[in-house]
Amino acid sequence: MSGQVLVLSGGVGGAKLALGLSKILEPEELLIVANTGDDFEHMGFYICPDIDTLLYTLGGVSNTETGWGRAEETWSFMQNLQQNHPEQAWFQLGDKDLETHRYRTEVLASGKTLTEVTASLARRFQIGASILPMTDDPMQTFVLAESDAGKQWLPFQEYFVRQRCEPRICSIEFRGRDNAALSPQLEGAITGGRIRAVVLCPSNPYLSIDPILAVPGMKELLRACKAPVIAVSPVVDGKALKGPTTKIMQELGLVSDVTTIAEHYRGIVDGLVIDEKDSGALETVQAKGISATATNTIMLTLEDRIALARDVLKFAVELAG
Ligand code: FO1
Repeated sequence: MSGQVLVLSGGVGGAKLALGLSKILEPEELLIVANTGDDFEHMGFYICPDIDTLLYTLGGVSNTETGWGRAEETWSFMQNLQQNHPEQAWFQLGDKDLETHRYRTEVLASGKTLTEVTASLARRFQIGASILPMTDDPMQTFVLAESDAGKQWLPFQEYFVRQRCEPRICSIEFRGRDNAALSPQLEGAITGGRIRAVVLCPSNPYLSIDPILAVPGMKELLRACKAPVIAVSPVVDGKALKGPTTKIMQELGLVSDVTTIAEHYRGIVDGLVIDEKDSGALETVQAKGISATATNTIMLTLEDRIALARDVLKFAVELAG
């Protein structure tokens, strides 16, 4: 089955499946759309966590414990920062990681787009697949967070890192959305007629996938490209594998299960891949007009990532047929 696979990815779960797909597809067959809602400016650096998690994971230099940042990292900068400006030290920047932020900030300041600097960084890490930001325009995820101090809108990293996802989430918005556009490279890739499958990774639907789908035109283009759109559930047996997905679902008044994930993606996806533990829910998902298949979606090893990637592409062939 020739053609390209378009992958929507955010966070750690997304990068794992993207890595599995990169091991079974030719580089020119793999286009990864990265969530940029987590991006923010910190101490003068423009930081793009979900792009960097993809760069480091596909580049084979990621810290596999944390899922973000570099392997074999040193922390001299942070030790110095902690001593002199502890109020800035809530966001850990390793010495190797720092160079990525410095370089990107410099290139963006020279007038290049986020898509262009990301392509340059992909070459630096010898990554053949295309890593495409969802937009080159500012479009930041903010959460309306409630804590003892009352309700306040927080930029994503303040909520996720500084406040360790502790506040209760009441609402989520993507600021800048009305003025954001797909990059010409991304729009060209989707309308180029070569997409044979679209894969929504097992990332947090609300914080990592929804921002990508919210870019004006994205949903329409995905529908128009006629390829099967498949999501992989980030929830297994009622729990999210990593991160605050389950907590957020409960705070948004949702039941943390695959049926809720299916409902969330109804009208966008043709198929949903769920874990074997949830195979009892296959009929419920199918009753929503979404094809469903069950396999192992828990990616502990590289073999798991590759096996899930194979299962997803096989499912896409079935749905395309
Ligand atoms: N996550 C943390 O929980 N603590 C950190 O100090 C932290 C630093 C960091 C630095 C660079 C980077 O690319 C990611 C970093 N992350 C950190 C993860 C980041 O907040 C998340 O990866 C995404 O924004 C959510 O998927």
